[in-house]
Formats: sequence, C-alpha cells, structure tokens
Amino acid sequence: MAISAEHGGGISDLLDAIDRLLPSLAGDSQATSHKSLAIAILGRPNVGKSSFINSIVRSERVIVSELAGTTRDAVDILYQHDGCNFVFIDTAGIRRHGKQSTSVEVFSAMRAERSIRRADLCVLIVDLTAGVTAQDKRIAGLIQAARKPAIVILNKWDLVKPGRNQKEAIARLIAMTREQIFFLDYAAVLITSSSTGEHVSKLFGLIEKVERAARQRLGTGVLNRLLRRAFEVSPPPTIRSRRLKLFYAAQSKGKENQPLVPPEFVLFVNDPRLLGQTYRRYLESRIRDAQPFPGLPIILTLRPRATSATAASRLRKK
Ligand SMILES: Nc1nc2c(ncn2[C@@H]2O[C@H](COP(=O)(O)OP(=O)(O)OP(=O)(O)O)[C@@H](O)[C@H]2O)c(=O)[nH]1
Ligand SMILES: [Mg+2]
Repeated sequence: MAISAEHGGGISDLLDAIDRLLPSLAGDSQATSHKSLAIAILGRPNVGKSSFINSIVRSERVIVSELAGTTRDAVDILYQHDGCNFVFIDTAGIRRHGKQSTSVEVFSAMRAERSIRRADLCVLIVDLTAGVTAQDKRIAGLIQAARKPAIVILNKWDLVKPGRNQKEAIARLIAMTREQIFFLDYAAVLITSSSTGEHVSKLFGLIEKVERAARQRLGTGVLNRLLRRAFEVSPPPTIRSRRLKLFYAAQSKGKENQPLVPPEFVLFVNDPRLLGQTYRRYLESRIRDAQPFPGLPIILTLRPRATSATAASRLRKK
C-alpha cells in the first residue's frame, strides 16, 4: 500500500486493511476477558528488566544493552500464559531521585511511579552482583507506599551461583534480601537468570500464589478473637494519656472482577489517631500469623466508634 507517513495520505485505507486482517475484537475479548493483569517491571538501570521480559516472552521484544538507561520510556508487552492475559510494563531504570537528579532522571522516576499506579502487581528486579542498594530500597519504598502487591526478583543468578549447595545459597540470599528491604516484607522473592532463563517461568507460579492469597478471607470470628488477643498480649501504647480501643473488626468484601486486590480490614475503634506505625505493624503481623497473604500488603482502615447499626451498614457499603 502506498502511504505518506508525513502527510497522512493513505493511512485510513491502511488502518481499514489492518482491521480486516485482525480477529474481531468482540469475539476475542469474550474468550479471554476473564482475566488481565498489568505487571510493572521496576528496578535500577541495567539490572536486567528488559532481559527478564524477553526471557518470559522468549523473544527479543524489548531492547537490551549493557548501556545503563537503554529503556527510555515505559513499554507495554502483551503476553498470554495459560489462558491469562498479562501486560508487562517495561520501565526505564530508576536512578537517583533527589536534588541533583537530571531532568531525564526525574522524568524516568515519574514515569516509573505512574507505572506503579497502573500495575496490579509490581516486580522489583535487583542485580545479585550488586546486592540490594540504596536505590533498590527507594524503589521498594515507592511500591510499599502505593500499597501494591509485590514480587522481588534477584536476577543474574548465573553470575553468582556457587558450584554446590545452591539451595542453601538461594535460601541465604532470600533471607538477606528480606532483611534489607524489611518494609516490603510482604513481597514474595524469586531468584532468576534472565540470560539463561533459569527459574524465570516460576514467576507465573508465584503470581498464582498471590492471586490465591487475594481470594482468601479471614472469618470475622477468627479475626476479632486474634485481634482481641493481640491487644491483651501487648496493649497499645498510651498517646497523650489515651489508649487505642478496639470494638469490632471485619475484612471488607473484595472487589469483584478485580484480581489481586490486597486484603483490607476495617477496625472500629475509639479514636483512629491513637494507632501508631509500630502498633499498626504489630497488628498486621498478627493477622499474617493467621493468614500469611503472600505478596500482598495488609490494609488496616480505622473508623471511629459508631453505633453498631451504622457500623454494619458502613461495612456492607464497602
Ligand atoms: N549474566 C547475566 N547478564 C544479564 C542478566 N540479565 C541481564 N543481563 C545483562 O545486563 C545488561 C542489562 O540488561 P537490560 O535488560 O538491558 O537491563 P535493564 O534493566 O532493562 O536496563 P535499562 O533499560 O537500562 O534500565 C545486558 O548486558 C544484559 O545482557 C542475567 O540474568 N545474567
Ligand atoms: Mg531496559
């Protein structure tokens, strides 16, 4: 077909021709509409984000190079696996984001933050040859602040794996990473090599595990018993001579048709301002003891005391 890219001549004929060759959208989306997950691939420059996506889709779809900063913008890669639609968002490596950053760095950080917001699940890639750096922690902090489901991938395993006792080495590296990014403690961790493809496809098993966790519910009876016990074992600190009191808690209903929604618990209390960060973490851990919710942040929403009737109707509305 003859077209002019500059003046637009012939473009609409071209689009029509493409349209005729493509399968009908209506029929197609019906067959596959059951699930679609957006997964942001995040990390410092050169950790292997683009290589990781190529390794998954088993082709050279996104550009890889030794030059840090190869990917300049977020790129969406569509991929189907086991009847599931995935959108992998390849992001530009996030560098420093501070006073001295160049405008390119600031914009790549902003785009990465947008990718985090768009994503159902965030994958943070860390380069094993460098270990967890301050910048990795900063990105982990962005994911945590956005309260997104998360998986951490330790990449370039081929460059550090020992000749023997690999299982031990893996366990040690995972434990070390968990310690270093303790604030993203809910993330599931995986070790891969994007160049050899080793363990890369385990990502799908992990995603399934996180999806299963997102469907789990903690019964109201169990939840209230465990929270009451947590308050007894270690009472909340007094803040300006007042102490947090819990009246009632329940897990809110998950949103239908939306996969990977983190579990949210609504706590009716005397005064929400009496919950500090430390005690919040403590309560989250007690909930995780009963139901681990791998890969998912636990969201505690505090409400001031209400009469039980309005409390119940608020919960129903959630
Ligand atoms: N040995 C080894 N090299 C890897 C692995 N993954 C990526 N690399 C290499 O690391 C370099 C950077 O890979 P990229 O995939 O371009 O990294 P990126 O994170 O997309 O980098 P930017 O787009 O610049 O942010 C390339 O030379 C890759 O071949 C791995 O698992 N093992
Ligand atoms: Mg890249």
